Amino acid sequence: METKLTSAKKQVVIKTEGPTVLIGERINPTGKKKLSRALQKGDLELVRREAIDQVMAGADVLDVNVGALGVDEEVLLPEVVKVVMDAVDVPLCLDSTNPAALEKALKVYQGKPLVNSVTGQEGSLDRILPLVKKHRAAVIGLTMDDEGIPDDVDKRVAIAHKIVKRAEKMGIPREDVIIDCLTLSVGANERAGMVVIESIRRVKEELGVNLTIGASNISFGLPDRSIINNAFISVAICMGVTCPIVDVAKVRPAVLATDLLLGRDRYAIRYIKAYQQRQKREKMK
Ligand code: THG
Repeated sequence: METKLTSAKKQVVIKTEGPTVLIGERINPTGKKKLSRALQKGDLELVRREAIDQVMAGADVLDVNVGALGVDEEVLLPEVVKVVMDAVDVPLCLDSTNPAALEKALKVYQGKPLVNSVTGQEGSLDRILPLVKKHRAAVIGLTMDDEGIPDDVDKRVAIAHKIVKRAEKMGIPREDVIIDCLTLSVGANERAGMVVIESIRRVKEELGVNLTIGASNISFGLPDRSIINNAFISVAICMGVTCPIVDVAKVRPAVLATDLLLGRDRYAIRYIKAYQQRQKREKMK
């Protein structure tokens, strides 16, 4: 199955057979004081920089989230989308819990974006799916509902089924729904890793769709987070995740190694190219 995203100039095809497509997470003020303050002031230079840096580091798609305290997302999300479209050529993932902000961002977007996100909650399905349909976008479906994020694999998989079914009923093709089984920290709950991994395996097996994951959450509150993040992403890809939302510069080598091990990098071309680029940049320092 293939999910096609576009910008004004580029198409990115996310295939259930890989190779892994990387969605850059860094245009997001969560936990970033400097970016939060810049967004609050309406200073978008840092956003432009983050966009360019992530694409240089190998991001295929960029997530755009402006949810900082005191920010009017309805105004700022479309503005930031314009700045990022101007700075880089990759397709975007519009990340907001505010449907009005998503709608305004969809109006200015040139191409076919990914909408992040819809949940299994009736209110969310009713508000978000019509927007996705109208703008012919693709959408991330989160496996949560009115009761929150289930601790139970069967319940998460059932929500994924519900979201796909509802999308199809509305005329959104299954290939334009990407499921996110939701990552919680293994620091807070030792079952968190198993539950998300097994949910990924089941959604892939039962629905055959593309899957994403916000990988960094897995290590929240623990030391040396990148070790856990890299291990988690590798396992998640092995189980069916095809377009994780990640800190691209930090995880790309491990992702390329995983793709190579899974037979998704013929002659190790992508792995070797990335190695050569790292060498070149080392020398320029
Ligand atoms: N699923 C979907 N979308 C998502 C998430 C998800 N969007 C947001 C988030 N989760 C993914 N993006 C981030 C962005 C930043 C961080 C984690 C996930 C992060 N930030 C550091 C912190 O909070 O400590 C700041 C680190 C820095 O300065 O570099 O960890 O799950 N569909």
